[in-house]
Amino acid sequence: MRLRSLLCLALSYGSALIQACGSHGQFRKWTQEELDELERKWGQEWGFSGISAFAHLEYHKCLTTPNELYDIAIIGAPFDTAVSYRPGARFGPRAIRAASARQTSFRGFNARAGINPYASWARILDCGDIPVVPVDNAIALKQMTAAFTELGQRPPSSTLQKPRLVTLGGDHSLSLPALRAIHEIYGPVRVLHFDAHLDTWHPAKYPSYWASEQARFTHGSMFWMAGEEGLLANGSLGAPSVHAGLRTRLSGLEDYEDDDEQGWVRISADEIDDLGTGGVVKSIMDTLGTQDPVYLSVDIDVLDPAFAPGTGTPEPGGWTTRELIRILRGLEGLNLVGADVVEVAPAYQGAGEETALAAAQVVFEILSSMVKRGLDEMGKVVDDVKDEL
Ligand SMILES: [Mn+2]
Repeated sequence: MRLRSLLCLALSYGSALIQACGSHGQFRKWTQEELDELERKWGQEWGFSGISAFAHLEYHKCLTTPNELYDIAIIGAPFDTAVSYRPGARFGPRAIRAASARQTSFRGFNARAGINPYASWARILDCGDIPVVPVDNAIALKQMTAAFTELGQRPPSSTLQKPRLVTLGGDHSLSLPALRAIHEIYGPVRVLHFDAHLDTWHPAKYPSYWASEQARFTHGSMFWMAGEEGLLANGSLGAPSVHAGLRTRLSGLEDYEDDDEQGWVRISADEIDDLGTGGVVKSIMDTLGTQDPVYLSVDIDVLDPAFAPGTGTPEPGGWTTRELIRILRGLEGLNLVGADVVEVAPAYQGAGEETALAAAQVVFEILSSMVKRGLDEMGKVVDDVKDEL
């Protein structure tokens, strides 16, 4: 009897609930109606229940399940050994997922955007994490490059376009492998980079007596490396990338010369006082347009430490969470081909999870824009509800 119970248990796992053991140890076939009834009865999740996938999305470890197709993949890169100050962003993906718990497909309508990204055309999966090695950055860079390339090259679930990856960081260095993967598909792209810092630091700007080849790869140099590798569209040909929210101290004005050489336009944090959120949006859209492929990279330290203290290199004087959300909503015309939200280090945030909550909301806004752009491309009109708010 005990043996039969064990066999029933094993088989019921293995056959994905098509067959299961009845109360008398007999196999029986579940009808679709019965399965539907179970789903109606028990399928719902509260914000605080369930396993912590981003926004309660369907979870697959996509790197090992190549038959699970998606239009947008949420992928974690829990890596933080390329930081220059506070470590801890390896716990960012977990924290962002936990903070996304009140996002559900049932109540996911984005009133600012006029759509529910979780109940529209796109199959959005939580693809789990890349198991990035924490003790060898050269291998970590290889791993992340291989993983992003693999996931970005998969066929989409819909026939509309290539799948998009939205990466949860992790320190900001992950943007280099992400851009390498994007480059394989789209060639050089333009980057929209929200950050307190330039992140185009020439490696020689770091103390270099003990310099090494590996030490060039950091969370402050990865866009410089991307430029050197030819991954960015050439600004001198009229296709600049954009930094927004800058306010850090510099080595000197020569930092801007390095930045200029690689074709970046800079919008400082202070400019919001003169331009307002609308003016910041206009500057960005006038520069990037709506056609060219754009990679969006959001370092959560673009927010003021009052709103996002849980980060590796906080800088006073940043934007509010509301301002960032407002700006992101104004950018929904961009042709986003990938995105990351990085530098969430939850050990330094408050018990109320404000930093991870902000990051989860940023992801929600990015997903809304990607899904809405897809609807536009299908010729479906989305009612503009902003005036009714
Ligand atoms: Mn950064």
